[in-house]
Amino acid sequence: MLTLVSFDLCPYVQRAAIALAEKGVPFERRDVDLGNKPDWFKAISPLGKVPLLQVDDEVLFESAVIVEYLEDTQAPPLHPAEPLARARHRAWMEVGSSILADIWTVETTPDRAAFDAKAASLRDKFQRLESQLGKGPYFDGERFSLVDAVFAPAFRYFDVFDRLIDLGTFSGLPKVQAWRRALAARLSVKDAVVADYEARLEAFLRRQRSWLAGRLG
Ligand SMILES: N[C@@H](CCC(=O)N[C@@H](CS)C(=O)NCC(=O)O)C(=O)O
Repeated sequence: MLTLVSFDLCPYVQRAAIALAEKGVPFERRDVDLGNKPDWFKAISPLGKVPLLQVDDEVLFESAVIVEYLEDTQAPPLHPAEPLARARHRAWMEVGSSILADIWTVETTPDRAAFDAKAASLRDKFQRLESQLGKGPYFDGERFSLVDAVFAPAFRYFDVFDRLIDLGTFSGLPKVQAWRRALAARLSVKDAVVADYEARLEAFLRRQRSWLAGRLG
C-alpha cells in the first residue's frame, strides 16, 4: 500500500491524489500539521514539504517526481506517448506550478502592488492557455492527462475566490472557463480534497494579514 503524506490545503498533494485516483491505485493518506511538523515527518522529508509518497522503504518527494514515478509504474498513461507532445505537457505543468506561486502571493501578500502584479500575471498565463486549448473538454482533448491533474487544484482556488472577490482572471476566456468546469466535475478531482475544503481555505484566507483579507466582507 502506498502512503501519501499530505496537508489538507496543499495543491501539490492534490496532483498526486488525482494521478493515483485516475490510475486506480489504492493509497493511504496521512495528514501532517505543517504549522507544527512532527519529528517523523521532519526526518523523512528532505525539504520539509508535502507531498511525500512512501513506496515500501523509499520516500519520494516533490509532486512532479511523484507523478512521473506513478506514470512510469502504473497504467493507464496520463502523458502523451509522442516525445514532443509529452515535452509540451511537461512545460505547461511547469506553468501550472508558477500559477500556484502567483496564487500564494495573491493570498498572502500585504502589499497591494505585489497583489496587483500577481493578479495580472495570473490573467496573462490563463490568456496564454486559452490559445493552447482545443475543443476540450481537457487540455489534451478527450483524454485526461497529468496537465489536468496540475491545473485542477489551481482552478479550485477560484471556487473560493469567486465567492469573495472579483479578480476577473477568466473573463473573456471561454475555453479556459470550460476546462475549469470539466475539471471540477471530474470524480478524481472532487475526491482529492476533504469535504469541507472550501470552508477551510476561506478560514485560511481570512487569517492572513494580507491585502486580500482586508478586501473580504
Ligand atoms: N515543489 C514542491 C512544492 C510543495 C510545497 O510547497 N508544499 C507545501 C504545502 S502546499 C509545504 O509543504 N510547505 C511546508 C514548508 O514549506 O514548510 C512540490 O511540487 O511538491
